[in-house]
Amino acid sequence: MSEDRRLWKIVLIGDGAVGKTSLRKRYLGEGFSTDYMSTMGADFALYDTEIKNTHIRWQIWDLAGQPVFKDVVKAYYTKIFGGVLVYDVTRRLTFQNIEKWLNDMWSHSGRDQKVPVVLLANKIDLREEGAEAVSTEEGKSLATKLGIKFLETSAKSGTGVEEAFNELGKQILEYTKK
Ligand code: G3D
Ligand code: MG
Repeated sequence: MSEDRRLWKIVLIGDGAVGKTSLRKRYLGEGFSTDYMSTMGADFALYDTEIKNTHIRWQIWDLAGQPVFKDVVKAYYTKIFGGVLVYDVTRRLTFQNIEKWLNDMWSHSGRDQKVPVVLLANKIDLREEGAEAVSTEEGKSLATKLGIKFLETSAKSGTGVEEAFNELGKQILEYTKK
């Protein structure tokens, strides 16, 4: 482990049932600690890892449901270093709501500069052709428009999950240099 240590709060955002909690659990595996704040409807997990020779302690916030009170939203987003923005490739509505989630997060983060975000197209193990399904091209094109990085994931198989958090970590390292 290097001498350089960071504690980074990040949030998982996106519509209900897109796979936020599953992605978190897949990334953390066994042996992580969770603090429940059931009264707030959110909880966070701590996880130590190393990215580019830097010791990172992730504090990963995850909403149990939709935030209802303004204070909850504020507490959830305040002082974040980044966000994992998730949609479900089998449900187009969850893709259509992405921009709303992103703008909410950026506007409540209390940061002068927009914090790093990765856009995840989750449940790719379930994707089939059809009008409901969101294609890779559509995901990429939205990410380009929003100026954020795009990855395809499956919390079920594990595809892309580690890469997604590593990518976010690299971006936050750059962000915190500024
Ligand atoms: P949320 O935290 O965003 O609300 P969850 O979503 O992590 O609770 O996931 C909602 C449901 O989707 C769960 O199913 C979960 O197992 C499933 N899921 C999450 N990610 C994937 C994925 O990548 N592939 C597949 N096939 N399923 C996934 P249940 O049935 O437990 O409600
Ligand atoms: Mg959840």
